[in-house]
Amino acid sequence: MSEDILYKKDQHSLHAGDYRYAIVAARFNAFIVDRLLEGAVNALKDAGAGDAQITVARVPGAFEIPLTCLKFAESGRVDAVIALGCVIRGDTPHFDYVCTESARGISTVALQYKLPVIYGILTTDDIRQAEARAGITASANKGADAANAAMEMLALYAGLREMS
Ligand code: INI
Repeated sequence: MSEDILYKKDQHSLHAGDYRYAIVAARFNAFIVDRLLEGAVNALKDAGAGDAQITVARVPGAFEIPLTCLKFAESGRVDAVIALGCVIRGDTPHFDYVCTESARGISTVALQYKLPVIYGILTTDDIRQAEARAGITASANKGADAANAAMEMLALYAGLREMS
């Protein structure tokens, strides 16, 4: 096996290619998720994606993300799905349910449809942590990271197909 194929696509050589990307973004905590969305779209465009390659769907909250990812996956019209949301811990167990079910659902869709379905949902203890990860009070933007992960995985799988 050539390690070259597995390692050459680092974060500095990401290309959107001619792949089609769906972004599923929650409206809950929109002040955070909008920044993640902006980061993801900018990362895809910086890597050469055109508007026609990017479809954005908004959903009420993180709990609604998995089924929407599944709808995109089963449509056969996208090559990768990027899930964006923000769940901030409160005083109720709701936090755990929403986090657990969104993570489980997203990984189920990825495995069922053999597609990169990228988990870009922030799960934080408080608003300050969320702001830092959304590029508001720090430079990191987990939406951009999620888009980069989608492109990296598509490149990796293309390399694996070439090997087979
Ligand atoms: N949805 C989120 O995306 N983030 C949250 O922090 C959140 N909290 O805290 O409740 C949240 N709840 C809504 C949930 O995702 C569903 O939209 C709702 O339960 C309707 O199914």
